[in-house]
Amino acid sequence: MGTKVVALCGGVGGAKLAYGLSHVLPPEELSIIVNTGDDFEHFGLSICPDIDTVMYTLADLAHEGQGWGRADEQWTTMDEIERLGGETWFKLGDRDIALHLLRTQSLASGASLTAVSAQLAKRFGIRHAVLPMSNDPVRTMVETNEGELAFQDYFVRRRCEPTVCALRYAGAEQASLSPEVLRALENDNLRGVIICPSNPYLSIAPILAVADLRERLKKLSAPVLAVSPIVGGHALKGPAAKMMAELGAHGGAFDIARMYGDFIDALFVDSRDAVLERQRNDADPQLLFGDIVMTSRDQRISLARKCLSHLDYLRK
Ligand code: FO1
Repeated sequence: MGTKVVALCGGVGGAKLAYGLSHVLPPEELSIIVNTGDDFEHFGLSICPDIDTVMYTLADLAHEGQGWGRADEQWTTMDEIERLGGETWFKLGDRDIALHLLRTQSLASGASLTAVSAQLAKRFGIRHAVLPMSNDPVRTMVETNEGELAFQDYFVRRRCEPTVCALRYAGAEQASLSPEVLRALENDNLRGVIICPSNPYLSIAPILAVADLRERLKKLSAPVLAVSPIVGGHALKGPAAKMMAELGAHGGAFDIARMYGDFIDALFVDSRDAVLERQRNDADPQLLFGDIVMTSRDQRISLARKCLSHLDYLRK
């Protein structure tokens, strides 16, 4: 029995739906493909923010309000780094550092990012496949009015202050989809693909940029369902909203649908956004409605169930 549902996901929002799916589907029926465009090296450690957010979320260890890192964290190492005059703009908790140390050690021994992530996920008690989109490096680079910045430099160190001119995903063309990702997508009894509600431009676009993934999704006979990351029609919130506006994308549901383009069969939007149906034109994907807000674990699970029933409806 091969993998039946493939989920593409990045940080926070997507990780919550991945949590819901992991509570509805057995491990052999779900593969979660995660963005690695946010990855970077810091203090010589290999840091994979979206993989870590997905693992912490699936293992129920995530810091809810913060959107990254762990709930049960101490900061003695960061405090000492500060006392000794080291860089403190990127906060690494003591337990989080243990994960980065083990990942860096395994990668240095020649293990692939997929193998290292599988080993770490297992140690966190996660039974579902958490798959980096590629074993090759892909880095989201932000071209700004102050020159090009690496993603974390722009997003965390500079707190999104510079004006964004463009994003690019360095290495994406040369990168290959991992064998595990290819196997999940080429599965002949694929139930469907779910684009989870992470930031489309920051978390999903880097995944879609790898090799020929877009074409593969387009050619799939199985349905592809994208879950809108916004509710109530307003654009993405916070620093991502500023970045989107500067990129000329205002993050409305149809902007997102059009950015995904013609490989999605439907966009799952919140029932409160029923007005979108009137704004839809023939080129836009079909809209499917439901409550897509996930504030509780039960809502994550019920959204996962709704996504699966929408996939089954689309496959008919
Ligand atoms: N985001 C921040 O805004 N400030 C931080 O100090 C920070 C530390 C951090 C440490 C580990 C990690 O895995 C993620 C971390 N993030 C932090 C989030 C990171 O910038 C993410 O890439 C973005 O939130 C987008 O997904």
